[in-house]
Amino acid sequence: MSLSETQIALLAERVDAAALNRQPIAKLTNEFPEMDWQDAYAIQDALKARVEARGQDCSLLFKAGLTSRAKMVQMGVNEPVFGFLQPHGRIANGGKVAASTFIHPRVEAEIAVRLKRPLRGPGCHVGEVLAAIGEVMVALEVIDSRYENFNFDLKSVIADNTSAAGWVLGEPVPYVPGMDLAHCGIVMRLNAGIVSTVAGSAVLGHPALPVALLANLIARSGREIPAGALILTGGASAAVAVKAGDRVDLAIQGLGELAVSFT
Ligand code: 0L1
Ligand code: MG
Repeated sequence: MSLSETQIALLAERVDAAALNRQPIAKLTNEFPEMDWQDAYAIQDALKARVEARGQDCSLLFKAGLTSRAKMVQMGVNEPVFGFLQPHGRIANGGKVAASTFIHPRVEAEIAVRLKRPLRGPGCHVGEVLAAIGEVMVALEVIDSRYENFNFDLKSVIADNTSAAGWVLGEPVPYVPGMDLAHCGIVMRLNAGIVSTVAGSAVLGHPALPVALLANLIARSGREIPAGALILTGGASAAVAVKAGDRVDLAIQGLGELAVSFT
């Protein structure tokens, strides 16, 4: 690591304040170009500690990001990233949320899984993930980078908890062996116009793979993904900007539908 504990704490406070005040900031690496991957995840961990100190238990809420080629091309990066969701970011299926809750919201069509048993790396693989999935859900993530104009690099975005802001879940569907999460069709509509049509395989070939990568990543610090954890596996297509007055509908073959409106 190249940053001190004091710097990590200050940068977590800076990112937290940007989210709370909806005031975008410059990406952290402008000022700290020496920031390394461990620093970036340490800032995210410090941010999580701040959120949890406000009574938000994030221990079972995980997300993967930048898991599709479309997202990687859109953001000019080439690796997935991992973060956490906040309970108060949940928006009811069919519900409304004020666009002013965010700085510059975008939505992503995702597949979410809930684990019935824990996953521990290293060496966790897709087969183990599939054996651990209890339920699968249609999910919409609302991302909202705390950086000006969504302008960041991978380390800055990890520190900013991978732009996590809001999330919507469809009804849970029990996972049964043989359920095809790679070839299911995913259709997202914005105000009734189709904005993306894609298959589950857009998520790193199979949406279970980001879950395995997450288990292997956190194993480096002796952690596991606990039973009961919910994981958003990452946007299957490019993110779509939304504003007040917009309605988003998402349907995933075999999993169901959800909708959310921005006021
Ligand atoms: O969930 C995501 O794919 C977001 C990852 C962070 C990059 C972004 O803000 O698009
Ligand atoms: Mg996402």
